[in-house]
Amino acid sequence: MKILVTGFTPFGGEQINPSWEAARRLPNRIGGAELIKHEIPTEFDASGAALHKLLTELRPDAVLSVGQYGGANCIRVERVAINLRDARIADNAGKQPTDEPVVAGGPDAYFATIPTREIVDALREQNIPAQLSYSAGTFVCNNLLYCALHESAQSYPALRCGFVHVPYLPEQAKDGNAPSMGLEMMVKALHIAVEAIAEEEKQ
Ligand code: PCA
Repeated sequence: MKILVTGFTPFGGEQINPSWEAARRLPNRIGGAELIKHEIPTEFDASGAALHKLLTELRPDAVLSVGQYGGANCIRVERVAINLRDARIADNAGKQPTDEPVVAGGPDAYFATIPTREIVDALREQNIPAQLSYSAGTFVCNNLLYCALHESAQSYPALRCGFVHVPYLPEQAKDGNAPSMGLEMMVKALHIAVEAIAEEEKQ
């Protein structure tokens, strides 16, 4: 099976995005699954377009997208994507939508289709702080998860899609104003999440 793992480009004045730093360090195979890793622009429109292209070209069995959640104190495994763009800051293309849908006429929300609870349990088992999250926000991360689930609902019913938010890296939180997690632990967390997805696909 093929699993597409995506991270995002830095945004909001940051020099790095831990999501891509962690995603790109994953091995190319985990538990019988082939991993394909791609960096996605932190832009509302370009992120959905990039995902569409990857899904068309690669035809993966699952997509695990990863994003930075500044201020998070643990790994957040997202359960829901909502049909709303409501940005507090501009994306990397300068776009700052208010109260717009991700997909005009699309359903209000989709649930993630990866085994979210199993992933959180497996992370905690390995002493990695993790929580189920019921909001991926209303910025580009929620937008990407919604696009993945919408495209899956329309065109690829067997495709599994999910999203994991990671905290800042320690170097982004040096002043002590926000929690952080070391890169090694984040990579391990993504490894565990991919393993759980591959395991479920086998069944
Ligand atoms: N985090 C942002 C978008 C890109 C990223 O890494 C978010 O949570 O929406």
